[in-house]
Amino acid sequence: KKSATTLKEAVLMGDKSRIQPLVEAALAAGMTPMAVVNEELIAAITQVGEKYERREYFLPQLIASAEAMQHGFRILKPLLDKAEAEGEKVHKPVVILATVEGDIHDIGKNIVALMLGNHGFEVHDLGKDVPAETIVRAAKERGASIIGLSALMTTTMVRMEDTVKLLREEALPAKVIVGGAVVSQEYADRIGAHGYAQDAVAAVRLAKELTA
Ligand code: B1M
Repeated sequence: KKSATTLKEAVLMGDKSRIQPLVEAALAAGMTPMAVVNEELIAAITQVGEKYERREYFLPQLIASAEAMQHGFRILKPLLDKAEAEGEKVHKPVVILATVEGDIHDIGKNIVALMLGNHGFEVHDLGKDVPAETIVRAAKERGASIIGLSALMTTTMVRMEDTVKLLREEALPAKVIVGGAVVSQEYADRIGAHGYAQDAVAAVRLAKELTA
């Protein structure tokens, strides 16, 4: 089996052993850590998704690629933390973040968590497959300004509405922002969420607007 020579290839091939040297090579060539995430890791996993859709890839390849991508992200995380650490606020608005119930996709959510944390928010990441009750309870306990929900499947994005409803029932002031590949602005409007963000950068912008 030939081994990967580019980072994108390493993710596509699910070749975890090549990730570290290829991340180092990309950084040495002058790419910023964020560019490596966006232009290599995310670009590659998006292609993996397309291959899965066309049935060129099956679940084992999907898993191997996701693990390779996550390995790269773990290596880059401390560098991203450092690059974005400036601009800390004294009083940090609290964000409760979760992937909704029934959904275990958390790569995108983890990137959103990292970015919000780096932009002056106090992020409590509840993880993946989290029921609405748990999310709303955490928002209440922590006095959250923002609840961020992620969903990657058409079957699970409907769970976002549960949180919006429950929040309203409890008359909590937190604003709900939603995201994930299948989610759209239109869907956010339909379920009464306060905002939709297409990616992690947009999520930061939106969270800042909603807490200004
Ligand atoms: Co799955 N999967 N998967 N998967 N997987 C998708 C989502 C799918 C679209 C693939 C496909 O068929 N083309 C499809 C869903 C179809 C649908 O509903 N429309 C799918 C399926 C079907 C499944 C399983 C059911 C497969 C099976 O078992 N038969 C299963 C589901 C299990 C479950 O959840 N109950 C499954 C499992 C997996 C893995 C475990 C192998 C792995 C996930 C590993 C993990 O997350 N720890 C996986 C992966 C990797 C994918 C794809 C290929 C890539 C997802 C990803 O990580 N993208 C995906 C295909 C695709 O999305 N095109 C697919 C990279 C990530 C950085 O992007 O998550 O979109 P994303 O996040 C972005 C933005 O969306 C946004 O910012 C992020 C950064 O830019 N964003 C937010 C995300 N959350 C946000 C929240 C915000 C704001 C912005 O505010 C709070």
